[in-house]
Amino acid sequence: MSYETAKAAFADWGVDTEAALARVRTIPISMHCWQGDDVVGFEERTGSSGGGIQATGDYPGRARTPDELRADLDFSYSMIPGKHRLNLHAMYLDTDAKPDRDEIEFQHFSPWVDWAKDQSIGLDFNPTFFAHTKADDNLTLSHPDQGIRDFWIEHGKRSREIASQMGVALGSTCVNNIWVPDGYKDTPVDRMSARARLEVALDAMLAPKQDKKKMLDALECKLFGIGVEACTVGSHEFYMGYAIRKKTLLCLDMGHFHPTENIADKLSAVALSLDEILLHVSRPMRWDSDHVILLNDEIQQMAQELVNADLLERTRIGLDFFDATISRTAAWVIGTRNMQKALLRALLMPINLLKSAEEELNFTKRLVVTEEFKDMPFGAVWEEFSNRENVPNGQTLIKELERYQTSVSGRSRE
Ligand code: RNT
Ligand code: ZN
Repeated sequence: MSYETAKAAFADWGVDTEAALARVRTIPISMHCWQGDDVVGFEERTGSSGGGIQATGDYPGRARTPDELRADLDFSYSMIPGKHRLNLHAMYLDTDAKPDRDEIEFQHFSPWVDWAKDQSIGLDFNPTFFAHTKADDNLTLSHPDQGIRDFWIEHGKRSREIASQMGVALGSTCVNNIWVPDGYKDTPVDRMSARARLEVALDAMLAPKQDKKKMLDALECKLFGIGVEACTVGSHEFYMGYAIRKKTLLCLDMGHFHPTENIADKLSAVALSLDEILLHVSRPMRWDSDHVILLNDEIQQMAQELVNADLLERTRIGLDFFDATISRTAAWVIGTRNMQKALLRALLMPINLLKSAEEELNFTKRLVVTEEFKDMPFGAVWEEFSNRENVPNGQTLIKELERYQTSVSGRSRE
């Protein structure tokens, strides 16, 4: 179907496809660097991954250096409409120096900043509280040992400072997201002390004032991880309370709740108590498995809530998945495009019609409209979007993805 025919079909329902296209191209998605190398990073490894975030798979082409990772990102961004962001983890530093986590500085990331400037993309940041010998007990900021807590507090403070300098250098607020793996494999007897220690450590870490225009603090909760099945210190309740009291962002990762919980439903609930939200869009399969996101109901509902509840302006959309059994660049491209497709579809719904049906308690009409809309020509509008943004679709996209994958397949597996 041609775009003009699709445009008329949507207009028939009072939906302006041009307005949707204009809006979707301005929504930045923060692409996570760690899909490109299976969450390995560029430090000399000093500990196991920890906290249940090991990528599985051995597909050829894993980026082994920052240059390879940037090349893979350049290619991936060129297959995705619009301008996006890069979400960096502290362990992806790019320097000949070998700073420990409590010694990292902005200069250790300057090649990333130069690259981001060149590409005119914004950066987000994350302290890395895993893959380090001082995190091997799955306890960092809540560790009973004051020395270990202090080490990680220093890492967190430095990360906030780096994020702030990135925000200044790129003229774009950098979100610094804090996720710690802290938890217990078996039932603890003193959860309270562990949570009190985490609270005090976070207070110390967040004490230095940072300008919110330069950087924003976010805190990511989790239900459980492999190896910490019995108790996660930074649970949802813990961080929700903390974020509200301390006015930080709350990061909601779609894989961090019970599998039957609907994360889309949480947005409007927490948005009443928080200024801003960070999302880690992911696809848990039976557990926090971090599969590449699909254009499925969960993602669609999430996008719908962002649009309907008018939350796009105060929600940062980040991705968090890593699959090492398929082409890593294809994973980035497919997942990021799916997030965009979900947003575009949400923007193409007859929201006013649906809202008024709901207000009138006409749930039949609401159901008929949402189901009839599934037959609308969303694909033609997406195709128009990608044509205008000069990115390929369908078989051309597949050829491009395969061509790039072939060019990196010779990278040694180490
Ligand atoms: C882990 C969290 C966290 C990580 C990244 C690498 O369960 O989801 O966001 O995936 O920081
Ligand atoms: Zn996450």
